[in-house]
Amino acid sequence: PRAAEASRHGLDSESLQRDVLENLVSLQARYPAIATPHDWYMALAYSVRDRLLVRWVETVQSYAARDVRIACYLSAEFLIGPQLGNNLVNLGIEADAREAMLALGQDLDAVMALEEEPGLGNGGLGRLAACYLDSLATLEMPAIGYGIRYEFGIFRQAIRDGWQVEETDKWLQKGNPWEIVRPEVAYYVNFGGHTHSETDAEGRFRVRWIAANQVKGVACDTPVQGYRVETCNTLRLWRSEAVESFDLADFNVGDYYGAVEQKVVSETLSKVLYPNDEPEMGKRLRLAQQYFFVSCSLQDMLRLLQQKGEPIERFADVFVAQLNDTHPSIAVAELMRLLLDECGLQWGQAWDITQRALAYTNHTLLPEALETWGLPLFRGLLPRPLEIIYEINRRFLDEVRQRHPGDESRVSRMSLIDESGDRRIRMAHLATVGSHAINGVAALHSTLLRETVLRDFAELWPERFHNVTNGVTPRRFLALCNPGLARLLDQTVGEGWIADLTRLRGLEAHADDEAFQQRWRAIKNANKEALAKHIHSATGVAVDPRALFDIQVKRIHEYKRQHLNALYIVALYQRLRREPQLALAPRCFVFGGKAAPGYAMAKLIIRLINGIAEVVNNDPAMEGRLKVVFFPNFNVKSAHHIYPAADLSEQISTAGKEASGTGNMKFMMNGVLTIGTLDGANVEIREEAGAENFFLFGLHAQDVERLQREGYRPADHVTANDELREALELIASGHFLRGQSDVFRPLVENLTQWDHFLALADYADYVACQARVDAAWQDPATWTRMSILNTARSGKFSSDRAIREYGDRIWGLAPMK
Ligand code: 26Q
Repeated sequence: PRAAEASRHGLDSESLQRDVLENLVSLQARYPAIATPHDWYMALAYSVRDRLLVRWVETVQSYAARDVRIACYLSAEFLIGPQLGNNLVNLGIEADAREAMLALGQDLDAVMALEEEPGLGNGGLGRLAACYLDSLATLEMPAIGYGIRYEFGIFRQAIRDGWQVEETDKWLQKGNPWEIVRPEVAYYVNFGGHTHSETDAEGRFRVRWIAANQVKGVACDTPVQGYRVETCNTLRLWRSEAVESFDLADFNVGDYYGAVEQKVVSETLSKVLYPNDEPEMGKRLRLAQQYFFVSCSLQDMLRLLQQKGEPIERFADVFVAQLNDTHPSIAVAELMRLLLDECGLQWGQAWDITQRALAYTNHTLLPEALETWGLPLFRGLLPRPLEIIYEINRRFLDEVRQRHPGDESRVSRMSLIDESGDRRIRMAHLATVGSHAINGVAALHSTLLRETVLRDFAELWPERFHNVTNGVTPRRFLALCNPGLARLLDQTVGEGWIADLTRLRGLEAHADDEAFQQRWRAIKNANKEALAKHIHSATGVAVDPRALFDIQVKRIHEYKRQHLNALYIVALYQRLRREPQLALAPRCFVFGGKAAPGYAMAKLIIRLINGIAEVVNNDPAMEGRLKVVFFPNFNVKSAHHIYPAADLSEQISTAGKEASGTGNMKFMMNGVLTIGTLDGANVEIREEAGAENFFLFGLHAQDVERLQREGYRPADHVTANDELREALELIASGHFLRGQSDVFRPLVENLTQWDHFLALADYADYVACQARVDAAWQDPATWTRMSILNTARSGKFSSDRAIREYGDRIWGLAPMK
């Protein structure tokens, strides 16, 4: 491949310019005078892709050679974000591309802005998978990402009359230049039917699965280029297709329509991403999606093993598969099935390989978010995997009984099947039993995981439990999205920070330097001006970049407590109306995030924020003091503008409920101060930044647990706090909904009667903490020093560190670099 490089793959601006022009003609069939901006985007994207392919082919070739272990990251979501800018950064050709496009009369930023967001994920978990792919490639670790190639990603969020409205995400409409479809890499996946036992030619007992239906999975690949290295890994997503031969019988009886209908059903499998960040139990199609991509991925691994000339016994030496939550946990049963039924191994050997090959990451402790499937649905779709799960369970519970004779309550607690109501399969138990390593995603979360959800398992196998605190990629979330700050960092600590984020510690020496502080502020101000423009064009609201930008962007969820933030804004509004002379610094509150379409309370919270925004922003008395913005359709693309422009990061979930959070880390890297609870990775962010550089408030996880156990009475907090009571009354009165008093009632009643996430219990402390924020902000030297120290001490939260830990502790895989 290198031979081709000189001619078509030069990294300088002249060869880029030449290839963009050539691609404009040969791929877009356009000439410059009539080319649309999107044509230019495509021409540049293809030129960049060409430059990735050389490295990609060589990387794949090197993995096919013997003696490398390959980490396979199995995830139902990969929220990869726009590709062009990131690939330019990682190839180190952003400046050359800019020059080339300028010579062609095009502005690189305008061209990049045209890329559609590949929204193949809901939020944190999907974005984490994408950050990990970036780090795996950057650390030159052999890895493949496996997932689903959704035709429609997460919905686009529009705001109409203050309400969220979902629009379909047609991200592929104009084509996807980053995808390479491989029709020859395809596998068949069974669904439904029944099983049949038989004795094979050698007299061995075997099970055959007589499927009612089969679907074909076709590989759709995206290159994942590491930062300034030769490694380019693969993200392999499966697209479902109809199996032609399965329709044959229908054709013979002349049922052409029935056959085509079957084809449509097969193709719906990878049609759309489920837009919930919590399982919607009982959705048959969702279970089918999960089994579909897991089966294709494991079959692909078996084929690669064969290609490498390795025997099946070596499967777990060549591959380790990380399960991103329980979504791919059916891999435990499917790998067993492939090893037993397809490869003819004995149970003991198959089980040993399965356990050694799999590892499971848990991302939630919330009981309502733990995935379970009812037996009838499961049996109807996956009869053979179910038989295998029964056998795994039988053997596992025997082991439990041996360790704890007579302890039948422990046996039923640990069973893979929940028999307490209608019988259901517990996917977290399946993933745990089938894995050699289980990890949580932040120190606090891993501790709570061992003490609560998986307590019995941690007691049985303490050595299998780990913590790997999440991380995010500094390439996308600092170098790419904050070029102004990146330049200052280069000049101050040297360019090495991008691949070794701990070098940012070198900034500490400049934290009190007045001239440096001034440059730091100038960069932040420029970013805020840019965000103000985006806010204006997206919402029509004019915000003043000199105000404190107080930002909460994340999925809308009661446990994340956007309503706590909203309550505080209402209280501020009332205070400012009563006391116009109050010496409060001007603030601009920005919210962003999607609500699951069926989550009524989350949608109501969005309506409330928009209602407050309408009243506050149109009140002349609030001019220059308070602004409220709901930024529609928060996604990776808009995140690029948001994190670098923030002053304050809201991380205010109920302690013990947010597994980690990763937005908190993206803010920190960009010099944003956190107001937060001791939850998820906030705990470690505060440890790293220093307690004096973090605005802490709220109950601790143990307090929350105790309060809920002993009986929590939210109404007591309302009685005790006039400001809070008045804020709730104002909301209930319809003041923020043009006088309609019924709409927000459920929200207010929910808070005053139940308040499942203790917003009212934390309210007073939150308000007091916000006063400390205001005081710190009023002293720019103090604030800027804290901001610099946050960036300086964010090194731990690079996904490079996280991936090294997975490599060392879980995969037995070291960086090649
Ligand atoms: C499951 C079954 C059926 C349908 C949907 C789902 C589903 C889909 C997505 C369940 C959960 C999710 C997403 C979860 C998620 O994003 N969790 C977040 O993961 C981050 C990365 O570890 C953490 O930082 C966050 O704390 C956690 O909430």
